Amino acid sequence: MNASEELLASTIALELKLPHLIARLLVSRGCNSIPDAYALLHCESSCVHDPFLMCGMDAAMEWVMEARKPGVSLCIFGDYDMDGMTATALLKRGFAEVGINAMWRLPCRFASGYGLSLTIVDEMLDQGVTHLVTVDTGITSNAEIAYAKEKGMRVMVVDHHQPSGDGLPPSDVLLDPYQELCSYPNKHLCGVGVSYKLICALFGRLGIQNPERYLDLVAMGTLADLMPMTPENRYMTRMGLSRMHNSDWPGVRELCHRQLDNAEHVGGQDVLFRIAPLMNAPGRMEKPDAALELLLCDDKVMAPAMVERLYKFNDDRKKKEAEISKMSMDWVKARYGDTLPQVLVVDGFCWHWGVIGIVAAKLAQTFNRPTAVLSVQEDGVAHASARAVLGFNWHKALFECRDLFLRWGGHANAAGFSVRQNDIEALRTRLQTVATDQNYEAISEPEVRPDLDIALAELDSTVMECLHDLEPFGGKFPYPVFHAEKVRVSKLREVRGGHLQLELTQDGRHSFAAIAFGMPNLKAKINEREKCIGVSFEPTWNIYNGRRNIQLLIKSVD
Ligand SMILES: [Mn+2]
Repeated sequence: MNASEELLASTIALELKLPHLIARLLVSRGCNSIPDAYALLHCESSCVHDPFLMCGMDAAMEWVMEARKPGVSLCIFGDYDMDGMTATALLKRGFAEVGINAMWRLPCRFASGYGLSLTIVDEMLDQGVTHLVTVDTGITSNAEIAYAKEKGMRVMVVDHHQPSGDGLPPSDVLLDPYQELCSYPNKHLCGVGVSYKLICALFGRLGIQNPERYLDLVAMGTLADLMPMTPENRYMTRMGLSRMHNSDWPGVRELCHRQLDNAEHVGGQDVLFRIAPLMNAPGRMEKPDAALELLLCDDKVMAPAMVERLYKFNDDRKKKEAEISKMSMDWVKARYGDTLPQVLVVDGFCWHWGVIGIVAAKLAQTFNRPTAVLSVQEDGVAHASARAVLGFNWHKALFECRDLFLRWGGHANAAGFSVRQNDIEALRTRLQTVATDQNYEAISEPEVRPDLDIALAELDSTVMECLHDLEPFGGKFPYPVFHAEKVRVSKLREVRGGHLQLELTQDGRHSFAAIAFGMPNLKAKINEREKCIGVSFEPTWNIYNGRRNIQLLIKSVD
């Protein structure tokens, strides 16, 4: 930090009565003034916008009023990720409060794949569906929606994705802050966020109180979709997190109870790393319905068994993931030894589709290379999931190689494609060129970018409490990483699974417990440095036997 930033931090610390460390963190995260810092800390409801600012909201009201009439059969079609499932649950529950008993349906990775299909529309027609809402999907389903309209269905799209560029779907109503005409101030709502705005508008019209009880669902979807924490998203997510363990929905309460030990404070990381994997497990292994059924459960006696079902799916998921991870790692070693290419393209025969994305993420992290994991099917077509590392853009890379693909799509960080088995070698070669063109150069160790250099003496329970006031962490507002120099390793113990437990001291005092997970070379490095290291870490609470201590979660050592 430069001198003027240091000065600003000191002023913020003084004016807002914050520890200096927290004020410096705020400045390093882009707070340019005292009001900025105040707004981030206090996160007031004034940043919540009027839902009627959203293009299409008036038409949506009319559409829903019509759907309350007798003889209507309404189906909500969502997505199999957390955003899509929480959005479906929110609309189903919200509609029930205005007298609409909606059906729901989620796509399945292994059957129709992502999004609406003509087959699904046909099945809905057979079931007598007259009104269709697509949520967290639909903005690019132009052909499918045209077909549904042709067959006489009334269709509303509630989405937050970018339009395809080939025009908008011909639905009766379209809510999507990304459509060009929409001047809604917060472009970064997620699918459940747009759904929430719809329900707020509807409840407002009909005089139904307290739509805020749905914010826990909004928080889960916003975090899992890694949405930027705009002021409105931050407000909704923070409010939602604070009510999760007292949620109106028995399923959400049970998730907090079982998976988070009834933690008083639920943080962004709890949702991302503990709840989301569990909720995603059924959709990865077969179909996602069990997770949505939990969100829709109204019987607290049933909820524990429904969470148990998710654990079972999650155990299967972990087994499959471990199996395919091992095969992938062996594949990389056998083929490349120690000389890895810039981009890894790993393929195997009939690997379970549902986990190749997580395996790609794991490999990308382990080897610090952009990685695609391919599952070759019996028909000679491989389906792939790709994850990037800093400095590499999969979307651009796939665009450059698009002539090789049967299907492709995704973002800079995560993408998917299918390719003929015979073209995999060509793809490997082409991706090396693409990496060079993107000026991407692989490095062997992932770069940890600490927020601040600190002295360990600055860490205390006040700082930890203040950190909690900066929640939610996740996505583009990650949990803080600090760096400390000249730290002495006073104790070191290897524990089960090859993890390390350490005690770190600075200036001969200020001793902290620390832990390092899955860093196999760390012990050697510490010895090499004669136990005096620079260390980057996340400060966390470790709760053991009812006692709370600060524990440093080590991210890297230099
Ligand atoms: Mn989404």
